[in-house]
Amino acid sequence: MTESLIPLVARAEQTAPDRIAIADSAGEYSYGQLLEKSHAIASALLAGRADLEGRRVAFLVPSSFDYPCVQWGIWRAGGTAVPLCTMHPPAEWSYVLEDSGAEIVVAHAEFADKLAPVAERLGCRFLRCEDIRDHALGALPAVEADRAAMLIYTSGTTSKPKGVVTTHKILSWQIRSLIEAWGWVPDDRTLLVLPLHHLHGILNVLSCALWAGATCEMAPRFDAEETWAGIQSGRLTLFMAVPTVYARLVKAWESASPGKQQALSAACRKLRLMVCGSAALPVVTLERWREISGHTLLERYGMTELGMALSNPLNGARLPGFVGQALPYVEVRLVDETLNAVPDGTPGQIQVKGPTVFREYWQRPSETEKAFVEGWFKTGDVAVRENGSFRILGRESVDIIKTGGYKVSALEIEDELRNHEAIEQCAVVGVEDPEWGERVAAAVVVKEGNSLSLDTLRAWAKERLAIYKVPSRLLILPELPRNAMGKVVKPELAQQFRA
Ligand code: MLC
Ligand code: AMP
Repeated sequence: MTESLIPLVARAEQTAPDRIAIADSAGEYSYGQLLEKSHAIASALLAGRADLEGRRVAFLVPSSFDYPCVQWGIWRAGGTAVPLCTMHPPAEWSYVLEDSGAEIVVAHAEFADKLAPVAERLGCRFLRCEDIRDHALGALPAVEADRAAMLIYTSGTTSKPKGVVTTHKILSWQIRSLIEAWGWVPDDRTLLVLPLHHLHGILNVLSCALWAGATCEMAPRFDAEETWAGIQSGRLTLFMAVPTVYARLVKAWESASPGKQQALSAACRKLRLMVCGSAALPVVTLERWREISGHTLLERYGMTELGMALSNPLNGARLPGFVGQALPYVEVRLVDETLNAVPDGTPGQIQVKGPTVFREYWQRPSETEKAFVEGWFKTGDVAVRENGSFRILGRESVDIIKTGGYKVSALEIEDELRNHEAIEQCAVVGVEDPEWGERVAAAVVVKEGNSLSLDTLRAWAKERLAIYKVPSRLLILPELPRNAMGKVVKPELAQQFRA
């Protein structure tokens, strides 16, 4: 058989077929099995066609061996993989299916009954995982590396999430950069506890492990006790997560008996690397984790549109509060409003260039164009460089909130809340929180004669929005603080929540 042109698949074809690629709660699976199952799924998706030619295939599969089988199956059939989130309500799935123009939807048995009506309403071909994973192997198309591989939905400064298009080539540069920087080797074994509709889990953990010929243990979801058990097994060499996960692991460690604490701490010493990112890692968490585990977390900075961009070194001093330097193949500049490079010590916007940068926002040419200047992607994040290392200061937009490592748009949440029958006006802000980084906080003016509690608002919102977008703080106000232009003054509102 000819070698795949998809870099990640081609790597697996060169890996010894009996090496273990994935371990999940049902067992262990080799690279050979991954190639065979993804081939079977590709054949089922093609259903007699020669090539899906970039058609979008959405898939809803929990974190398990089935996930990379379906993802790679879509790729090998020539399709664009659109991961759906297992925790999302149907309204969020519906938006992604519609926006991406998904032609086919693949669902795991656990979600099939909930997803099928959504897919059918939109006229998508609906396939159940268990019906396609043993399909007869057919001919596969030659899928060139410039073809779109993934569409990942990310919230931004606009109301609704946008699909970030990454090609196989871009994905392979994002992977190579991390393999080089963090020294992934075939003997590595990692534990994936992150969701698989976002880049951190997909790229940094799953794809890097599979590129390296290493093993990825896939947990169905994050659970602090289970994660500690994984660390305690002594099998892992690498672990990567968001700050909230480390905060939860700290909490679980603190509630263990002194004997257990000692055993957990000793187990951490067997890992060679622990990485943190997706949101600012509070220095207190870094210090506490160092006391507990002996590891100075390697903090890095990335974005769905870019993969990873900045990282503390694998070997060498990792500075608390800093995200390090540009990763291999990534160019980073810090500029002021007139696009002049700022000197060390002066804040500027992070802009990024290179082969790891995404191709476009799906079917949003003007937003894609606006996102770049002189070939540089404008991240909207502000940083300062000190002694050659970057420190993230925050974001330019008050409407972007990072909670538990998830990026959410205040505007999207406000648009949804305005549909609530008791809400006259509302404004959403992020409020600092030691566990979540930021919490989604909603200030509301209720319609005359109405009342609203946090519980009823949450129950209502959970039907419409992803759980991490649902406000966990509520303030009922007689009016919202506005400036002379009538615009809500969000910093003032955030201050009211803090008070
Ligand atoms: C859940 N809850 C929240 C919340 N998420 N409350 C406030 N803020 C949030 N963000 C609430 C739920 O409503 C629930 O309440 C209760 O907390 C427990 O929820 P849970 O579902 O059990 O939480 P948990 O699953 O433990 O989630 C914590 C977590 C998760 C840290 C594991 O948030 C997570 O996986 N985050 C990672 C996100 C990620 O991968 N981001 C990467 C983006 S890519 P109730 O009332 O229902 O009981 C990117 C690029 C880069 O950023 O650089 O990496
Ligand atoms: P997302 O759009 O979900 O990919 O999130 C990307 C955003 O997460 C970036 O633009 C930053 O705002 C934030 N981010 C990622 N890593 C870090 C970090 N180490 N410190 C602070 N913010 C981070």
